[in-house]
Amino acid sequence: MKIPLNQNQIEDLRKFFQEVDQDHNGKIDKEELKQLLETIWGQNAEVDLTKAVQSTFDKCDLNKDGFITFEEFISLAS
Ligand SMILES: [Ca+2]
Ligand SMILES: [Ca+2]
Repeated sequence: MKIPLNQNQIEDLRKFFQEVDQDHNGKIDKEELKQLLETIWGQNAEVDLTKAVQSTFDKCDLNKDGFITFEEFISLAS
């Protein structure tokens, strides 16, 4: 069962999404996600970023077009 997000939560997610979406084309590509994970984890040799990016896309990229849109992002978070 999904719990609907309230307006504040959606706004917070939108801000976060816009920070990750560095070229502001409304979707997150693998390179942008990789940079986000690098920011979170730093240069941690024990983390395979490419694999982490791939598994995140497997989960989030619902229509498999190679981009995570805000809608896909929201449906993951909710
Ligand atoms: Ca982008
Ligand atoms: Ca997609």
